[in-house]
Amino acid sequence: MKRRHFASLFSLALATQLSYSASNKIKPKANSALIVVDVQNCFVQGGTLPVQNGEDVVPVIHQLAQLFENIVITQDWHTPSHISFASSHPGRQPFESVQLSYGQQILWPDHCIQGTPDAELVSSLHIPKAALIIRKGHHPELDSYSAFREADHKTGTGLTGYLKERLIKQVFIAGLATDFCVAWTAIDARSVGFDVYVIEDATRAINLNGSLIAAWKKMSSLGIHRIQSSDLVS
Ligand code: VGL
Ligand code: ZN
Repeated sequence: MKRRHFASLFSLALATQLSYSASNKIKPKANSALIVVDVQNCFVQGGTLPVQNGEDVVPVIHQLAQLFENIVITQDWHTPSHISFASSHPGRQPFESVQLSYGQQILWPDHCIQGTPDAELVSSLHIPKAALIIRKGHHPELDSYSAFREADHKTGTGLTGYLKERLIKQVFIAGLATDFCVAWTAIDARSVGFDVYVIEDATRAINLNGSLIAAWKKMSSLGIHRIQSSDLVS
């Protein structure tokens, strides 16, 4: 009797454990959207601002795309001589920082110039059901890491309106780079009220002067969820 009692307690504990881990999985719903950030030639091997192992996000994103009804893709889309390019600031080098009218700006190599092969989406990226491609950073005098708001923190891209009109409540973010366009997109998504998840293994980072740790710290302080692609189920 005692022994049976113990055994049933044990199986109850086991069942609780199992259902707990099953309920830990996240199932994207009709009001969830996946935002695929800047998976472009410029940010992978052979591009003008390559992110280490950036191309590795592609198969992970393909897996994720199967779980979502709503998918938005973004493209960094700069004018030639864009203000974020070191080449536009005489005497300055890429990866230095300067003070501009809208705040601190890291200067980058010339990258993702509108209409060039470098700015195209990576050719192996295949997400036919993505319904919107949003381009950002196309104002010559203003950068935009975020897919929602440009670096002046005022100029909207229209993405908030698009997602809200389509009754999206939760956004999941993947792509490049974790510590710049992914993080800024996540932070702005949170600030306009979305429930936000960054899928870590579907991103890769630039990691400049501790920027990756700083980005995760900031995101976590805002309640942005840091998850892995294996946390999602269909
Ligand atoms: C990005 C630096 C400059 C990004 C874009 O996509 O993370 N980073 N432009
Ligand atoms: Zn850029």
